[in-house]
Amino acid sequence: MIVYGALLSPFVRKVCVALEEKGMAYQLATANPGGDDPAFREASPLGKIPALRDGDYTLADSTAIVVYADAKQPQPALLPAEPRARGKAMWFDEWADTVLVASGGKVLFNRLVAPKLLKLPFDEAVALQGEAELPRHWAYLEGVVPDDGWLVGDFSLADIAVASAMRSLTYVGHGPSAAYPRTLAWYNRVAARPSWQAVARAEAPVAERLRTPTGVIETA
Ligand SMILES: N[C@@H](CCC(=O)N[C@@H](CS)C(=O)NCC(=O)O)C(=O)O
Repeated sequence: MIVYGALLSPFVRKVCVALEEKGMAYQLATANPGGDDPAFREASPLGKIPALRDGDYTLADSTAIVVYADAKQPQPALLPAEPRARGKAMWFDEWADTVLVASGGKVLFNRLVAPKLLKLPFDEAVALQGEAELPRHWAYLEGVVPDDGWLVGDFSLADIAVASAMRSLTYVGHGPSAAYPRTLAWYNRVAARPSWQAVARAEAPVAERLRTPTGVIETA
């Protein structure tokens, strides 16, 4: 299987961690949002990352891809079978993708992606707005994250999606913090999984390039 994308993206990371959990072989083919490579565009009609190619089958959208992978190879399950747990897993996935990424993305795009990577215009006021929104999301998460174990019963898409979104925010100094200790402990449990470690190794060169020599994330 081919995953098109780049690991700075929380959505690409989500797919890669899910495939690692399942032991499904894949190659990461570098693609940037809006990229014009025909093979990528065939898989991603909207030009967004990630997209998947599995033989003659193509699919876009991180959640759709994880649902496909889970159906194709049911074990280990990433979508709980029990109805309430399944519903909650989809809720956390949606919350991560649309709520957390919406706020965090304002910071990430305007302090890192636009000024440093794409050399595009950026707006510090929007970054500040995203920054102001984040504490409300962290407070919510701290209130629902368990003292031990995972967000919804067994390890699932919920954990992968939320932690993947958080990981992208580490690049702009808004990753998990001691101010939210239950969240931090849960995040560290996710990050200790072999699947996460494998993706982190692939992401290491990306992370390295984005750091200043002092180890501080360089922002605009
Ligand atoms: N719902 C999509 C969102 C994908 C997405 O928005 N990816 C970003 C990169 S992190 C992108 O490609 N943005 C370009 C655009 O919105 O045109 C998913 O889960 O895969």
